[in-house]
Amino acid sequence: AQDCQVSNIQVMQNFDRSRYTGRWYAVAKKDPVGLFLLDNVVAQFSVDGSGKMTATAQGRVIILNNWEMCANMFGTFEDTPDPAKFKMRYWGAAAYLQSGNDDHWVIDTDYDNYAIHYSCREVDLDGTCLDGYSFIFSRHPTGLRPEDQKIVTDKKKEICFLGKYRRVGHTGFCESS
Ligand code: FEN
Repeated sequence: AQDCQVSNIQVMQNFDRSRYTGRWYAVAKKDPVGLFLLDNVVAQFSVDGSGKMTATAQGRVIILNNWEMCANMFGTFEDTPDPAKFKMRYWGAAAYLQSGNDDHWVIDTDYDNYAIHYSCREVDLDGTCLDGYSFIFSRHPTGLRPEDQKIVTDKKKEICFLGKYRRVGHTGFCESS
């Protein structure tokens, strides 16, 4: 069921953004090319009175001169015809943080324990993803429950990112700021 064509990637059916709100801990990530968040990544999703989804994310970054910072990022989401596919405009609280506009797809979630996010920034001529990133989120700071691990592994394979993830450590670095 996976030919690695970005256009064939299955996303969450009947995605319910209100059940997705609240805090998610990144437990693994596949990095894009270029600047990104290193670790201690926590995201917080909200839905406002008019139903628009917004989010914040924190994560550790190392800027020039090996200075460790906690990056505070903001995202606003534009709806698309598919309820699980969004366009995300993002920016940082600090001027040195890069801003951009990425796809933001929810591949799968049970809302209460795990979520698999996917973003392809650049589609190759053959239709596969040339540059993308993905987060595996958990509601639990301790990681994924054993019963969710197989689901997540199967989905990593389906989005053709299996073997490209790194664990996201949580040391409390961003908790003080
Ligand atoms: C996501 C979901 C919740 C909301 C948001 C998310 C995406 C966050 C992104 C962060 C990018 C960070 C960057 C950091 C940076 C999906 C979790 C918003 C896409 C680009 C440096 C590092 C070193 C330096 C300058 C900047 O700019 N880092 O010298």
